[in-house]
Amino acid sequence: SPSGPQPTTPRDAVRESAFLKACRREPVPHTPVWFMRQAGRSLPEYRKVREGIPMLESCMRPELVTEITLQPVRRHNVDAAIFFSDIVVPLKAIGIDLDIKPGVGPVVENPIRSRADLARLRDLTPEDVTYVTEAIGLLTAELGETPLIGFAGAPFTLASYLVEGGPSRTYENAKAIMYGDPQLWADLLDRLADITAAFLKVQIEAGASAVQLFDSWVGALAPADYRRSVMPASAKVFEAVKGYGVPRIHFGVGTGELLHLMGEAGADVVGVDWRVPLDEAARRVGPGKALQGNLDPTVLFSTQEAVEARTRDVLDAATGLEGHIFNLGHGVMPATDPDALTRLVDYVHTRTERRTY
Ligand code: 1CP
Repeated sequence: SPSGPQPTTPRDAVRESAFLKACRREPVPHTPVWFMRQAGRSLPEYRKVREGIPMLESCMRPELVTEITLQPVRRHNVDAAIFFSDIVVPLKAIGIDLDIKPGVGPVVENPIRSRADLARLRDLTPEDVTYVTEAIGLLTAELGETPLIGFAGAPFTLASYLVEGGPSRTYENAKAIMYGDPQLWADLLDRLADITAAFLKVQIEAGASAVQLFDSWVGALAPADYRRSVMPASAKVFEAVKGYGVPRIHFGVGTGELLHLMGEAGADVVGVDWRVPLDEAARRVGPGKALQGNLDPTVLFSTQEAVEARTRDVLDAATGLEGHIFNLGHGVMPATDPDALTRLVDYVHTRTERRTY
């Protein structure tokens, strides 16, 4: 009837999902939940489909990417899917000689350490990652009203792998350039900002309805160095995708002292690890931003009672926030019991259900 509900398309339903409402700081029917690394090794069905297929190759097969991305959505009833890929995929796509080694992570054969090396970081075009566009097309058709989060690595975290040549705990080679050759460092991060922005644009244009910039390792920096040497490049990425109007999420680990600057860099949503309670994080980030987080992922190895008690602590600290997306403070650990994740989603949904909103 004319006075009845307006016809809605799947895209309208995605727009009105709890996850995107929370990102926009609008009232929600329940607190939305998703988990960083929700697709991956904690799921037996993931280990099964990945058997014999190297990590990077699996990111380049659209049907496989679609299946792996959907697995946690089917199993856990999460409020958003995150595109199955890796932060180093765009670097591989422009010809950087790297691999993802099992049990190690990204390894770069010839690290980037000199001005001459910068020439290897050419621009990324959509033609370099046609498999991403294809996978997202398949996914948005399958996902219906569940939003898809695209993502990329932030310039600092990408630089940490490119300069160190692999995972690091101290980032001494990267920091040596940052402190000792600020112009080379700025040029490196600026190149990476352009590549990252191009990779996010591909995902948004293919149908991603939010994007997350992972600056996982930036907590290694003092605020003054972050502001001077990293923030301009991350801000450039956020600015480059602003016009699409999709929420932009900014996440890092150990960023308690950087939260106000990470908000300033331009995101709509700031991800918080488990070290800072969300009410304190909101004070640090300042007004106008939604928050995402922040249950310690290791809590899931404890009892159901402990999981629920710690989840209540997170939800209590988030009371009164405009815009809270429940997540872990970092990624799901591979040995996590997937049933504990399913129970956690249900617990958050039930506890935060609002009859009127
Ligand atoms: O064979 C395997 O299964 C390898 C493990 C693995 C997986 C499942 C790697 C290697 N990457 C991924 C997928 C991945 N990477 C996703 C999937 C989507 C989801 O969340 O479900 C995402 C978002 C990433 C992003 C990523 N890769 C980050 C940022 C997120 C974070 O956890 O902080 C980082 C730092 C990487 C690098 C990387 N890739 C892989 C590993 C083991 C690592 C970390 C290495 C290190 O400790 O430095």
